[in-house]
Amino acid sequence: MASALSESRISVDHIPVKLIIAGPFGVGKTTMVSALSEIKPLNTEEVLTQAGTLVDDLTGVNEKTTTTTAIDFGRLTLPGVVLYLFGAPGQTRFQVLWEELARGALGVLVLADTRRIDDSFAVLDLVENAGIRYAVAVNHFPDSPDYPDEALRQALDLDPRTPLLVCDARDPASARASLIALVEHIKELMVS
Ligand SMILES: Nc1nc2c(ncn2[C@@H]2O[C@H](COP(=O)(O)OP(=O)(O)O)[C@@H](O)[C@H]2O)c(=O)[nH]1
Ligand SMILES: [Mg+2]
Repeated sequence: MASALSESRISVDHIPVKLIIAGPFGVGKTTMVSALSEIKPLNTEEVLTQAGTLVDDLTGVNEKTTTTTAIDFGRLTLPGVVLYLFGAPGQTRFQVLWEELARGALGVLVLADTRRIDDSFAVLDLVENAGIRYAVAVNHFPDSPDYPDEALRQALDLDPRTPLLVCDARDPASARASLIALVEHIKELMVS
């Protein structure tokens, strides 16, 4: 028993924190969890079926042959905290999954794609319905249009205090900076 405990990688000096990385289909959730995770990430990607193409809009998504059917899971240890990362789909039909997933979550990083901003509306609704704090990170693709922050904030109807970041989901440093901005934002909300 003692040896099992001492071998545990989670110690009392690392507070466990559950975070969700959410967004529409193809926005880069699996990519980001993989870039961040220190363990082999678990995910439930499946080859996109003909049935799925009826409900997942493929416009603007190149070479995308898989879709997130449930969740990605990864873990990232930072000084003092161990982040448990859940990549979660943002389509309205996942409402029931969200009710479970939101339980105990500290916050959500909502990924957005400026090529199809409207696709983020559903996930923002899910997050707001679940009452979880969040930040928005635009995952930049080579053909992503650049909009001024104000235009994006207006399009997404963001509160002025909600962080709006730009990231590259493939880059661990960029992904980590987005999560840290989210956690800092939540910390500020908690003390204010
Ligand atoms: N250029 C570029 N491609 C990306 C980026 N993030 C993800 N991708 C690619 O976009 C596709 C969709 O990403 P994925 O993580 O599977 O999306 P998910 O459905 O949200 O999990 C994959 O082919 C990724 O390699 C990014 O930041 N830049
Ligand atoms: Mg995925």
